[in-house]
Amino acid sequence: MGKFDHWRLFSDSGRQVWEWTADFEKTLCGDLRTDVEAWLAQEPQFNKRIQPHPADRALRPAAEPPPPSERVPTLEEALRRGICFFGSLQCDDGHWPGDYGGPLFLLPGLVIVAHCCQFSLPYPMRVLMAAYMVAQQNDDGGWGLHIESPSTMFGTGMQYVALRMLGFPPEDPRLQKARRWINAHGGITAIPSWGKFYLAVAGLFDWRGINPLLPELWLLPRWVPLHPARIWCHARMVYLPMGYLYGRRFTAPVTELTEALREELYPQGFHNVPWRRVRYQCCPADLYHTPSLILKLANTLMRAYERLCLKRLRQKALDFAYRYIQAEDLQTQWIDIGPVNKVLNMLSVYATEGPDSEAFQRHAERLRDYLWLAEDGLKMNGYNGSQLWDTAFASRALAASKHPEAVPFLRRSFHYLDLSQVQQEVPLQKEFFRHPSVGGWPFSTLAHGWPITDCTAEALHAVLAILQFPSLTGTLALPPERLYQAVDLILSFQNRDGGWATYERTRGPRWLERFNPSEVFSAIMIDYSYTECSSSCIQALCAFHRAFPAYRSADIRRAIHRGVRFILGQANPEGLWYGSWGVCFTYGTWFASQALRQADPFLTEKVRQQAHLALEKLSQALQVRQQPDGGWGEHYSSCLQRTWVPATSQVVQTAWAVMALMNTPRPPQSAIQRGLHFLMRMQAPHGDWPQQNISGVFNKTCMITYANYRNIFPLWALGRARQEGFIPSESV
Ligand code: LAN
Repeated sequence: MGKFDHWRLFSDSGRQVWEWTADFEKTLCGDLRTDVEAWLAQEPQFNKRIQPHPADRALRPAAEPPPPSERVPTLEEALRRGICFFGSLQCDDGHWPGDYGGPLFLLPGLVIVAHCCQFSLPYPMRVLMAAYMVAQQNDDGGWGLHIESPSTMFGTGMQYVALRMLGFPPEDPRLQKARRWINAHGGITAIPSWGKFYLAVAGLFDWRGINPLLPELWLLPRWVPLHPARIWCHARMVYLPMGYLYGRRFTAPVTELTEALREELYPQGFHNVPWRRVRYQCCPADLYHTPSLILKLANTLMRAYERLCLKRLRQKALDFAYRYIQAEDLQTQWIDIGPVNKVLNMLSVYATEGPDSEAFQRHAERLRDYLWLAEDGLKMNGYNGSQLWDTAFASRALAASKHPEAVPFLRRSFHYLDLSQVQQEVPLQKEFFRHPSVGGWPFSTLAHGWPITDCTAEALHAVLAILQFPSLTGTLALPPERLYQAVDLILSFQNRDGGWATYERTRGPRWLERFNPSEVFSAIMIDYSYTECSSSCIQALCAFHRAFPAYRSADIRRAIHRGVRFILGQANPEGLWYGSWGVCFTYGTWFASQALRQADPFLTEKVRQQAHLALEKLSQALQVRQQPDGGWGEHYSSCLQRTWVPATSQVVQTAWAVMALMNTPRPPQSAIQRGLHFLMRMQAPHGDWPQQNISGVFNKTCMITYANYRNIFPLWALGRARQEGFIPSESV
């Protein structure tokens, strides 16, 4: 018997849904803890002590590197195996599915909201969700912010409550241990503000202990820098339902379970907590960003306003917020922009229209889009998947090799790229602050639909690469107008500093960051220009201009030039680039080097010189960080500390470093050859690579899984080696 017998992934236009058959229910005995343990004991097993990162084994067989005695295959053979294996994972609709878990506060958020809505999750789901939380508990009894993180109050408090809501009894030894962790680290009142919020809606925290989240801010005139339409769309879309629920002080009815949890979580007694004094209390293990004095001052003013109790204004604000929530639901087909506003919007709909409303049903139906099954259990993904992003990168990697084996896979991924471009403007676009969408590509699926700068760029680039693939030219087509629309959108996204942000142009001043209320996340208040997003846009513009030199030539050239100058300005003194969305300097530096290399023909002499110097410098900086085994490795804490923290060699980071070196004017042969050899040694005989450490990140502190990176980037590096004539070798 295996863990995944009776489970299957269904996919339609990128939508991913895991379903179980009735036979699965027959394998369960009905006692939650027994079922959890029995399921976790089945193959393939997961052991957090050995490797906290699951290897997406519901889709893939085990991938251990071959024993050292085994002969390393030739480059050609390694590529062939790698392409055939990775190709076998592609879905019929053309996308590559994969685990997009990592953060540990998302699934409890879903469970808490389901509890508040009295929405009963089917028993098999509850078993596998509880299994995930059990599997991801740290030895000290707590849970981290993400799967590789040491324990935090946010992680621990959220899982504790969620496991209880799923049906674990308080005397369970794992929960006893968790309670000890909580009490030894300042108690549950030290949970960061987002945790306080989830507890408050569940009736497990008093609203007086929560800093104001005024929905009235939406009524400010648009020109005010603090108007929430100016903040980063993810912060905005989370603040929206938070403000709505806070404004109504929505609290789920107190049940027996709430009473019990209050006793378990507050040894001092729930009613004895000095709520006003715990507003800023935050466990040191969670604290990354300390709320500023100016924010505290603003909170004091807002509390004074709150006491005025202007009912009509409050109602007006709530009405606006709810219409906005409805618009976001409609625009994204109830998927919503991310996993946090997904469940908070669902709760807002429940609080307003009730459980029988059509809107609530649509929400419930879309919960499954966020769930992912792996050997560590059923988790909530960080998005409704990374379908488009992985498919665009995979296509570019496969196309780079020019390998004939890649043809059928490229054909199918073209289909996915074709069907997921946005071709219609979203309803209510202007009223609810959306940048235009037409021509863009989203990160996941068309149904989600929020276009992103770099997803648009990578998808456009992938389309061009496939259209130019030798044996495919002439057999596939996309109307040029659609490519023009993508280019128009990319150009419209460019910031004044020459860079590109994520979903929108930067809308607010940098000092807004001082008002960041989250102790856990940093750099969330505005949409900054990023090296990675800028690089993707520059590269796509370069590739497009080569294919369609007549279209908006002058605009494109100017945009590329400005973009390159932005990227040059982002290098750190050592000559490396910080990665904001991948771990870490190898990621940022690979992106920067791609842009500098591809933009070369578009640069003025002066900037070209600067770009060459920067490439030489990064080459040196990477070479000194190459490890004796030929690989490169950075720990995720590089993202938090903003300096390179070494780790054992990682295939994904090695591929980034090797490709960055390939992009330099005088590629260092020996370093590249040894890096390639490392990648080939690490490949399993059936063509997969092992899952090593987590490779994605957001908001500086929270890591996120990209399960397909272990295939995409080694394949890309090997593919380029084949095309560009680099020969892997162990000792040079
Ligand atoms: C993502 C996923 C994709 C990612 C890239 C396209 C890779 C990047 O280049 C730009 C930023 C972006 C779009 C991104 C931003 C932050 C996201 C949306 C995520 C990492 C996925 C999950 C995360 C979101 C904020 C998680 C929800 C948590 C909150 C704190 C709101």
